[in-house]
Amino acid sequence: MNGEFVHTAREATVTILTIDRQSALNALNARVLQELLAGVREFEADPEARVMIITGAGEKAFVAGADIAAMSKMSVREGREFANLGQSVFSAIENTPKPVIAAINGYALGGGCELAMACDIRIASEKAKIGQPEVNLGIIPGFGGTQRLPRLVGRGKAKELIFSAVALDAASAEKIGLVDAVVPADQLLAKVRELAALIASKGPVAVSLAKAAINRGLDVDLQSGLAYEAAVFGECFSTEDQREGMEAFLSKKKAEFKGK
Ligand code: DAK
Repeated sequence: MNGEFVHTAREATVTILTIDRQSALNALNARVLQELLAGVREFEADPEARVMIITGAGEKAFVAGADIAAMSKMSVREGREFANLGQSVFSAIENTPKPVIAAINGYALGGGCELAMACDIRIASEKAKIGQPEVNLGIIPGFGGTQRLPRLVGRGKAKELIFSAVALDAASAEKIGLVDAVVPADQLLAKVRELAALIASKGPVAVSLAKAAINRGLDVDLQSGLAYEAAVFGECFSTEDQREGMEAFLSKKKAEFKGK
């Protein structure tokens, strides 16, 4: 798609979605959120696309948050609509059956940090700055920050970051598990493309089922999570990919997965 603020491009089996609203450091207004949702739906429906990368245009920002200027003028009804839209976008990313990687090229603040946390994996440029500064504005994180941040970094660190509004540099974010890897700024997209291509070469159904099992497991107790894992493991044996993967191993060939 080629929207006003969101562009997607597919390179072989990887879709790259770029948020491009550089005059406001790629801040999320309703239009950006609508286009982001359309981009996720397009990725989901594209049978050739196996992995999506989300990044921000320009050198400076991934996403500097929800659009403060737009929010400052919202009525109660508009605020509610904005919240519903934002939540549906973030849930769509989290629940899309295929993996999504955030390539964090600069500021990921507030809604930008929350967007990155809704992705499956976060790779940051060494220039990235990540945090939840909402209390500076007299609000709390509203796109899942109070829920996803403690799940990623533990409750103490999450409270420290949200209460203090301090943004972390990339190295500190990696240390606490808020990002999964840090790479030089000029290599960010190349490294993320490499990881995306590696994931895209694996059994797509298995990757998708693993995503579902991990996400579901984190929301339930261990016993329920293990029961879900066993059920999903069983499901793998109804797929062509499982037969292909195991037969290829046994005959010492490279598996050609079809995603079925
Ligand atoms: N919104 C709108 N415009 C923004 C913006 C933002 N979040 N961040 C930056 N900009 C704009 C600036 O206003 C400026 O515009 P002009 O003055 O040029 O017109 C332009 O981008 C460049 O920014 P700066 O001049 O400030 O650039 P600096 O390098 O000096 O500073 C900065 C970069 C990222 C440190 C600074 O811009 C900054 O502190 N930005 C705000 C970061 C922030 O507080 N982010 C959190 C936003 S609150 C909700 C759910 C979730 C949310 C809300 C509601 N519901 C459920 C309803 C989420 C809230 C948030 O994310």
